[in-house]
Amino acid sequence: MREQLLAFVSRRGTLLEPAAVEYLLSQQDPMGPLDRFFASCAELPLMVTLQDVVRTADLGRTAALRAQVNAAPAVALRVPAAVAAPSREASASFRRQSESASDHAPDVRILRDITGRSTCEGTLEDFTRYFRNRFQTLSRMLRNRRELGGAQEISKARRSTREVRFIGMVSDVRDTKNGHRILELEDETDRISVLVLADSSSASETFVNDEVVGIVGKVNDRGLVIAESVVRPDIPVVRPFRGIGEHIRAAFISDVHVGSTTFLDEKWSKLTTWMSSDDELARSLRYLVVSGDVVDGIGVYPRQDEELAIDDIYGQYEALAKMMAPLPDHLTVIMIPGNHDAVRPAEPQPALPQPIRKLFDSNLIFAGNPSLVSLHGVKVLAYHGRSMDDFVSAIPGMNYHRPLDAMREMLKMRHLAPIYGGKTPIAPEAEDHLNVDEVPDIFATGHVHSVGVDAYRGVVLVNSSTWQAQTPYQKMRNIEPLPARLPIVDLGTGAAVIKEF
Ligand code: D5M
Ligand code: FE
Ligand code: ZN
Repeated sequence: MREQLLAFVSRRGTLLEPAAVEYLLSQQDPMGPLDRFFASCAELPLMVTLQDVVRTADLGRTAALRAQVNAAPAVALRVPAAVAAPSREASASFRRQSESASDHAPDVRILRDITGRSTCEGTLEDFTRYFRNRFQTLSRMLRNRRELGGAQEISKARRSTREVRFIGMVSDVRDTKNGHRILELEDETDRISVLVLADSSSASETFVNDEVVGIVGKVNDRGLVIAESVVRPDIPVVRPFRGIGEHIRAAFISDVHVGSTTFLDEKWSKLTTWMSSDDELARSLRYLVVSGDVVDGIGVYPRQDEELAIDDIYGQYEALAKMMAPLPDHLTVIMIPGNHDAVRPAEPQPALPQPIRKLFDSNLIFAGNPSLVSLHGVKVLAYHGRSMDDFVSAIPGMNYHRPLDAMREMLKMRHLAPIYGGKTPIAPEAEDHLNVDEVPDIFATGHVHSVGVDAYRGVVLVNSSTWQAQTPYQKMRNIEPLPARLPIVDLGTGAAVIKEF
């Protein structure tokens, strides 16, 4: 095959870069991308590069390649506006409205979860199918936007001389020396470059690789699109919080890290003692959503054993089960895993396996990461939040203390982990479980060991805290955690408070 490829290229009077040869040989149809490349070229280059053949391959291959060569491009992005500081203590009116949780039977339905439904084997075909599904779902959302009515395929749009509208997946973002920005976009038919001028309305937007956006613009005589606007899937209409009639409350925790020497057992005891107490706020809690990293795990990072108080994974979950036993009966717990838990690291992660579940009280509800869960009809999207590491790396100004900024970006992009090939491993499932297909009423994350509550376009944002003190790794990276804070949301009104322990 190698000889065939080289002969095919040399007959056309050009050469093939060695990396391109290797890439093509790894494909099911090595000639396909080459054929497409030659067909798309007016003038042949001296050498056909890896970039050239990948550009003409299927949607999402650029992402695959980026992951392969591990060359994450630098992206210049905007710092979003500051968020309001969360209220540190339960407000008087929140406390006054408390209703006793034991008066309400639990009403939990898991609406979306990968658990038991994983089909992917991680082949290249799975990968292509995954990116197609991601593109189709997000472009369907964009097509419903008035601004993008009649959006064309990129291959048609590029030949137009009038205003064009199209949808594409971002395969590269770069800044020009004049402060403009160039987005490379691809769909299933073609690729195109889009110039976002420094003085345009979209110049202050942040863009990341592999998100899907819509473009309204004009093609210039060199085939470059000058964007008039860039449209995000976003939450197009601001809705009021769709609450229920009663003041039923949900509390949010994550990152308990049981088994670590830095686990804060005294703070945890304070929490469980308070939860079982007669305090009216404590008695109003009907649900406890636990958003992953419930134990510290084993072998999650190099030399972790030096920081473990319990070095057996079952021992860690057993200890957690014991610690949760004193929680009151009127509290229904929903638990999803995170990157320290004993399930596959690739997202979407399934729920904790049966041998671990059986260590816990039988009322505990286990779900995958992410999961969309209905609590009395209020939809809670729970996601551990690993992708925030990638948002922090890709977007200057984003940091671990401001997780709500990253969460807002996820809702604008309608995707929990848009950036492929960074720190967040993604399993290419047939259906993209990481898109935000249905707009939740509450969006909860953890992972960054910070805390915050806010709202974005009618969605309550919650980032739950940790029950672990600063780790040596975090000290080295200057990450200052905010442990032992408990966000509480009223499912009736969407009002949220944070209680400190
Ligand atoms: O992550 C806890 C916090 O530490 C979170 O803010 C991410 C940060 N962290 C942890 N490990 C890494 C690596 N390897 N790179 C960058 N940031 C990291 P946790 O999931 O609890 O370990
Ligand atoms: Fe954690
Ligand atoms: Zn984590």
